[in-house]
Amino acid sequence: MRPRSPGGRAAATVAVLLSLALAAPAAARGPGGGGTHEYEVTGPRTAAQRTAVAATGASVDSIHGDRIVITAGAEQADRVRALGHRVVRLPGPPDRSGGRQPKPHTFPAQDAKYHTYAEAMAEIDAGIAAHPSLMSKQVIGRSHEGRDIIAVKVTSGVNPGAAKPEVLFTHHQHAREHLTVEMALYLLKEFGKGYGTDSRVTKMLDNRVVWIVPDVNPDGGEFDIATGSYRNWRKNRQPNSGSSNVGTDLNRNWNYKWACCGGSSGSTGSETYRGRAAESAPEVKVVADFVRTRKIDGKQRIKAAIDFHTYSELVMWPFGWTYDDTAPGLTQDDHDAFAKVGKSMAASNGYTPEQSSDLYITDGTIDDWLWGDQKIFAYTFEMYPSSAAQGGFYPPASVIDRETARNRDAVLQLLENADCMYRSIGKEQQYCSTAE
Ligand code: 0X9
Ligand code: ZN
Repeated sequence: MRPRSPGGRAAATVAVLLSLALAAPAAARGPGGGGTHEYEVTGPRTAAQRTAVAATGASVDSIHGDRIVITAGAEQADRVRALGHRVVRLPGPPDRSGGRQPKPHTFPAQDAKYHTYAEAMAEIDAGIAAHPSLMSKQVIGRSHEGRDIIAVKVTSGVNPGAAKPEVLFTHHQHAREHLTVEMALYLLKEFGKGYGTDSRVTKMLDNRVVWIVPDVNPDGGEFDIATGSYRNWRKNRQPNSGSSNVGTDLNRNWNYKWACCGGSSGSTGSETYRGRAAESAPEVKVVADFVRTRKIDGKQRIKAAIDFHTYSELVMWPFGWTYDDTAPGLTQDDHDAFAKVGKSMAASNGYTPEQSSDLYITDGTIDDWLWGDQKIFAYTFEMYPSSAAQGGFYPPASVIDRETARNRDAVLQLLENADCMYRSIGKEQQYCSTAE
């Protein structure tokens, strides 16, 4: 804690210094910020070379041939240079203030269409109030700072006794990926509007249960906009004992092959810090506990899932921990069904389909856990844009409608396939013949 300033002048100096620190846009300073930046790295062209870059503790944000964009501290950037690559610092997050004074805890003026946590919760509550027989909300737990983590259940009253196959959508594990919360709000709006008017939506909500967790990392999201300008924050806001570095990368903290394979970092200062143990991040524990509650009479009701991220325009499937297409717990048929439905979803939204380890190795990710531990067909979508030049983690609010609607068909495809993912490879009889 800063000692109290004895005089007014000293206090004024402190105030000026503090405001300067808060104004530093890209440096992500402030409590536990650590001073990370985006860099363009030229050189790595194979997954193994990108894994070596990620092993410095940097997050890999996008890939274009032998050019990749990372978020890293200065020391990590030096380590990437030492691997023999060219490393150039990119400008910080865009200024969307429109020349106006930043307002704390809100999106910059030009991005006001994005929803803060409170705005998202209010919109969801209003949607539920408008469609009470279709949607309901459960508080499944709380974030480190005590914010509600909610799951919205969407299903019609038709077929009440049936054990409808369930599909899970999770959003916003990474703080700066605000477009993913808009994706959740879009889906809720579409389901509310489409039930009874759109035959595809109606059929799905009569025959599926949809679970939407719109904000897995509310603390990180709020921290990212707390100064009124973007901080490029990724992790949650959990302190790390014995260190001033704050935060765990939620998408390295899931309890399957956690810390197994060099796809996460053990350093608290890293963008991909995996936490002191699997599920040590309360937000991960909350969602994992929720998923476990959907195992009823030994059977997991959730059959398929999408975890929404930005950016790069990708549809990915497990595993991330190994380069191999198949592995213990992931047969050729599993892989083929993942790839078939993944490619079909990608054909509709124009993203690139691939196994996640084609990018680089990751361990402790949600999709590996959902599949490896729960046998849920789990995909990761990296939404718009495809490059840093198009706004990276901070695309302008003007793209929200287009880029969320872009995934409408893919989401419906997953819902339609969810009762038997093996139907996509012509093996329904073999895998799904007993009524569930
Ligand atoms: O690193 C991540 O967690 C994801 N990229 S992001 O830029 N949104 O941070 C990619 C994860 C890829 N691996 C798996 N999905 N397993
Ligand atoms: Zn992400």
